[in-house]
Amino acid sequence: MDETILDAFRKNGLSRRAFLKFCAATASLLALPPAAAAAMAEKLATTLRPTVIYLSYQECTGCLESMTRSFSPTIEHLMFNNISLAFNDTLQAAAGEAAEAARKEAMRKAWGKYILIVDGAVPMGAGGAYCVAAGQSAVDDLRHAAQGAAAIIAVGTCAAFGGVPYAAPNPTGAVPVSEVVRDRPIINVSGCPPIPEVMTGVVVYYLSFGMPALDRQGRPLTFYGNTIHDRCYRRPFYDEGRFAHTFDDEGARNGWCLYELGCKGPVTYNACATLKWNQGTSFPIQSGHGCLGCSEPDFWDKGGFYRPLPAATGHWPRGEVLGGAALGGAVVGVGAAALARSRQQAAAAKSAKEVNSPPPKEDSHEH
Ligand code: FSX
Repeated sequence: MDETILDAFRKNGLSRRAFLKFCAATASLLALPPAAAAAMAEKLATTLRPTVIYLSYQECTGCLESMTRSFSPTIEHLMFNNISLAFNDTLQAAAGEAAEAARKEAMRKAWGKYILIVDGAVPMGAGGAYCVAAGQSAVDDLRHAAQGAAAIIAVGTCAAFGGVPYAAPNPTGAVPVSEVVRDRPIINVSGCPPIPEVMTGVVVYYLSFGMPALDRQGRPLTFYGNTIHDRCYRRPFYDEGRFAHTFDDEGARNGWCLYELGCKGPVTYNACATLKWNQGTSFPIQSGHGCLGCSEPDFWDKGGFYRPLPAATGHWPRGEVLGGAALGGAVVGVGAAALARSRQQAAAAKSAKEVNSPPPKEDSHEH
């Protein structure tokens, strides 16, 4: 018999009170108004646990590793109470033909209604031969699975934008999910890997309210509506013109802004500065390292991780702008603040460039 999400809570020994607490905590994570928790509870109480098919292609499994560390909602909560995870080749106990048969049966039963989660890029080169499982290429597998999906969640920068497999010279002809599937709603949850609570939070949001509002890169605005720079606790140092110029200078020891050390926070849309990682313990900038921009398209190829952003233009060295038009406003703000720096700060920037790597050649990597 089909069971609702509230039924699943009860079956697993959780009270209605625990269910309401879950809704309140998730609504808070999603930065929704208090009334949304009640709306979420009402919807989830009558929503049947949806079948979820989770497919992995060209990736490092970092996304799933990250998701299993979500603390709210936890992956266990998600799997036992919110969804029916019918296939995930890393988490499932079954293997080989038994696993494939179970997947086919689950897809047949829930055809047109299941949620398809995909991580990894899809190689198109050599007729798809670079990624084959159970005799089926990733591209054929995805095309077929997508036809029966109500919606697709592309988890990780590889699935959302191509990520590392897509980086030059892209030997396998890797593409993001959106280049293979064009007739299904797709939610991009970028990051290499994405923040655990963002992944599980997006699933619960979709179950409660349907498609979230997305930015122009197909990402939920709830989590990708601000840049790291917008919410960074080091932002006051940026505004005061106080920068670290090496990783062990006075500025670094004082926790000043990492902009001159190549931090891509000003052009990177993600929630790292607010949700942080490891149960809200820290995030890269708090650990003294600039943001790599891993939730943006082409982050691996653009700019070089330790090369400062050219603030006044907002353009990366190859003349491309991360995040397109949505980025423009943020970059203009960055540029305006940067232009207001004193001559002394400009001299400091010059010395910072001297300690950073030389610019990459066109079409080469700097990693
Ligand atoms: Fe890519 Fe994810 Fe980076 Fe790795 O599934 S986004 S390489 S963390 O594992 O796809």
